Amino acid sequence: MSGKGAPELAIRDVGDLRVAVIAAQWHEQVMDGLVDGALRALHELGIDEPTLLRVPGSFELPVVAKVLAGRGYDAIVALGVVIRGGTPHFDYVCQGVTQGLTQVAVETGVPVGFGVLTCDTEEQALDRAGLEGSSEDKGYEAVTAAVATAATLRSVSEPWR
Ligand code: DLZ
Repeated sequence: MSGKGAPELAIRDVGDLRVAVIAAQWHEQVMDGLVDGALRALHELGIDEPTLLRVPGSFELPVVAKVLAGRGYDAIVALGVVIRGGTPHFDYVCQGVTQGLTQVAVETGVPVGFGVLTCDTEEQALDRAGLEGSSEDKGYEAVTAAVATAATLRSVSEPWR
């Protein structure tokens, strides 16, 4: 598994950041783990009232992220899971959500945590979902990455405000 090399992030004084979590609804058990991990990470960071919105599928994550980025959020976390099936949908959905979320972050300057699992099998997704017995906790990681990036952006913008 590819969690090797992940950094230990030092994140401080972020309790006042406004964070939104957007979660798709395909593959319920995996999504429950990702959402739980994201909310646990936010709680540990002192962010106890995040906005949590649900969308039907991962393909819908970028449009909601884009609108929220224009409404004053400091960081957005996108959660989803796409599992390869027998149709080309997998590639289209993965490409759309990955490019879409990247575009939102770069165009708006609001960090978007990428908590979208793209897996061949449901077992792989469960192993990354932060559930009991999982080896990785991608919802938690997506929050820490987005919040750490928002804190970095705030630290460079404050002296000139
Ligand atoms: C259509 C589709 C398929 C085949 N698989 C997934 C999936 O594994 N994970 C997911 O989040 N969404 C999937 N979708 C739905 C699309 O994301 C989207 O909701 C629909 O194409 C409607 O726009």
